[in-house]
Amino acid sequence: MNNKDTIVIHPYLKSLRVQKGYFLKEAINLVKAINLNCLYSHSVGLEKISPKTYLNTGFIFSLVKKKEELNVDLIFINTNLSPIQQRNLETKLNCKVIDRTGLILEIFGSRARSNEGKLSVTLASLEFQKSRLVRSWTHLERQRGGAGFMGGPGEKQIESDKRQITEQINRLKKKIKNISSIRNIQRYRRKKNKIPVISLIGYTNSGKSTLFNKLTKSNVLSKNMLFASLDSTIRKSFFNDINVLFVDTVGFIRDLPTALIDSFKSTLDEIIFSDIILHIRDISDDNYLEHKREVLKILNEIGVCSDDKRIIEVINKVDLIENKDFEHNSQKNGAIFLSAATGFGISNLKNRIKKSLISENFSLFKQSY
Ligand SMILES: Nc1nc2c(ncn2[C@@H]2O[C@H](COP(=O)(O)OP(=O)(O)OP(=O)(O)O)[C@@H](O)[C@H]2O)c(=O)[nH]1
Ligand SMILES: [Mg+2]
Repeated sequence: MNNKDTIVIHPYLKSLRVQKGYFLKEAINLVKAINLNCLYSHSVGLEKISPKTYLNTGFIFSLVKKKEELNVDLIFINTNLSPIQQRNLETKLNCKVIDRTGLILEIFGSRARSNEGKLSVTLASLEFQKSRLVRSWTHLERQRGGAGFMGGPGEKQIESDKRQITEQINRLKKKIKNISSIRNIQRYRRKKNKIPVISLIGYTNSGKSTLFNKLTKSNVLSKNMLFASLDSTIRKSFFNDINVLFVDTVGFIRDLPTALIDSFKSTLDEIIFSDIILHIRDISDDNYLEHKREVLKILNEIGVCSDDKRIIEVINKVDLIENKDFEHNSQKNGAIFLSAATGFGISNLKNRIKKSLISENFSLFKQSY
């Protein structure tokens, strides 16, 4: 999908007062995250959603013209389309249409490196394909390399595709279950040896990996790109006389597809069983508050309450803002203000972690891995 030209459309309901500018910007960043080249982007206000095509006829007409003018054969619609809406749009626009879930699955598919990550993305993509069973444009199509388990469009073919996909899904679930039982054993061992686990979570691009690298002297990819990290990384670190394990996790985003959350369940379990959850927030982002709401929503979906005592808010990228009145705010809700880039505030975070661990009765010296 590299460097393919695309058009980005963000449709929104006029009746809902939403920040369309922000959503469009995020949509453009999503296509950039997979090296698509956005030639034109537009937010379109809709009176209502068409059950058949999502967009209204007038707008589809203007989009056809735009697409021909720019000679583009891929359009990203920044919402979740029903299979019928997607198919009808592809017919009317005479080009590939990819929706939000489809694109996020593509991004995840291109990023997964670990065996577990790859299995999880494949599982999510198969669940997604099964739900629509039209020829869809995902990395799986390329992976198949012509073997073609989703060959023809006929009903019979679709039935047999469905069967094959279901079988594949079951096989994948088994494999993932095996990996997750290994994880459970590792988790049990860590608990037994009293090694605290600290996960770094947050909206994508908030600076989790940058902070993780600082805390563990590692070199995980940190980049100004959505979903730079996909596979969670675990590293041990020793500071202030404490051995701890830090976990860098996949970033969250608004409307993260449920299929992905389910498929990544075993990775996300690392968060659930952590002793401390560092919620990394990018204070320089215009949608700082909105992002927090989204992160808490997803945490809630995986079983961590927003008022969970293990959560420590880490307000990152303070080097980018002008108002540096952190003392006051920090006292208000116990958040730690820092810059993972410059290192400012990191010692405060370490002290805070130490304090939390002591209060949780972690033995500070007699640890073994
Ligand atoms: N100015 C500034 N930039 C930062 C800071 N922390 C991270 N960044 C930048 O923000 C961008 C994203 O950082 P990452 O560490 O990759 O963010 P992430 O949360 O791991 O992102 P994903 O893995 O994509 O979810 C990179 O360009 C970092 O250099 C900071 O404290 N100050
Ligand atoms: Mg990262």
